[in-house]
Amino acid sequence: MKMKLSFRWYGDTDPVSLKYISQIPGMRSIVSAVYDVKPGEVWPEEALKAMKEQCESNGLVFDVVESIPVHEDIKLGKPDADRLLDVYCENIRRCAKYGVKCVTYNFMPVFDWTRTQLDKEAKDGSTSLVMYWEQMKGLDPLKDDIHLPGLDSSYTQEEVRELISAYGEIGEEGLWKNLERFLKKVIPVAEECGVRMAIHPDDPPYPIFGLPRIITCEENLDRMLSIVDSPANSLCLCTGSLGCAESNDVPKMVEKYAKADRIAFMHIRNVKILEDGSFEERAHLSSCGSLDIYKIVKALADNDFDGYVRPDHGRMIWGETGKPGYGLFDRALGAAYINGLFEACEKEKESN
Ligand code: CS2
Ligand code: MN
Repeated sequence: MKMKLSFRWYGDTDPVSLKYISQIPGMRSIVSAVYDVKPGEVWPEEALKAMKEQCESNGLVFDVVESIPVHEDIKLGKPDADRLLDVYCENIRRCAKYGVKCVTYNFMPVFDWTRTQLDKEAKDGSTSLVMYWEQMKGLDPLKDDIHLPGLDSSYTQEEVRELISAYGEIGEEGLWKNLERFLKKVIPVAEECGVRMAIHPDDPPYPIFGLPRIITCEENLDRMLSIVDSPANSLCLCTGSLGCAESNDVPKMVEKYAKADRIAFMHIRNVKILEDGSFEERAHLSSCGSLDIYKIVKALADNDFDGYVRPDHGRMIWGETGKPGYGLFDRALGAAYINGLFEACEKEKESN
């Protein structure tokens, strides 16, 4: 198979072991990061070296980083953005030195993915992450405990309030301007050290709490890719994130960007969009959600995709406990399914 199968691992505190990950058929790469360093600080080389060695001793390759977080002051274009961009570039160089080929990041203001519940029980007793408008409506990020994993829990409410109003002032075009500045600085460095930068779409791909969101749809992905026209400026195409807006035709987007060689990393998972636009994370299988995963994989195989692929969030099944979305069992099932689809699509392509 041409694609490189990968799995996200949160380091030594992850209840899922590298040994178990290595037992998943076809597993190749580990997707990880240095987690105990704040955004805007340099990653210690010892941590990267240890990660590389640990993966190798389990027969795995550490060659994908998810994520090097982008400091809010870069996204807001604050006066210390230049210094923070230098730190960002230094982190890319350090990752490359220890074998990393792909660096994932996102440009979402304040919050990473947004859900209203992390353990919603389905009829079969499995649990998954969901976003229900019913639960969302009454929520106020300044007051309530919302599950916002991207929100640095060290922020005080006062700081969150200030951040939200600062983003309100710059708006979408201000965010675009700061993304442009980021890309023009970072992509040449990535090119120099053989790294592909992979931007993760906003999740969900529409404004939340009035914050601007720009990595949301085909038009905006085109705009982002054209800022620096280089394979080092690529996408982490997350099917589940783009797929929770009905207006996104995900298989078509995969086809288009795979053909143009602008996908460095694929996150494959399924979501079910409900009538009111709410969504539930589901098992990977096409028939379990709103996305046609077969069509998505076929678009990749037809275009000889040789980048990284990982099963994204899984449900909690078989009594497993752990980090919501990141258990072993359902992601391993996802990996097996992805392998099967790739094998079928690639063999079919060869025989034609
Ligand atoms: C997402 C994000 O793909 C995912 O698991 O839940 O947390 C993602 O890791 C970041 O947005 C990438 O920067
Ligand atoms: Mn994702």
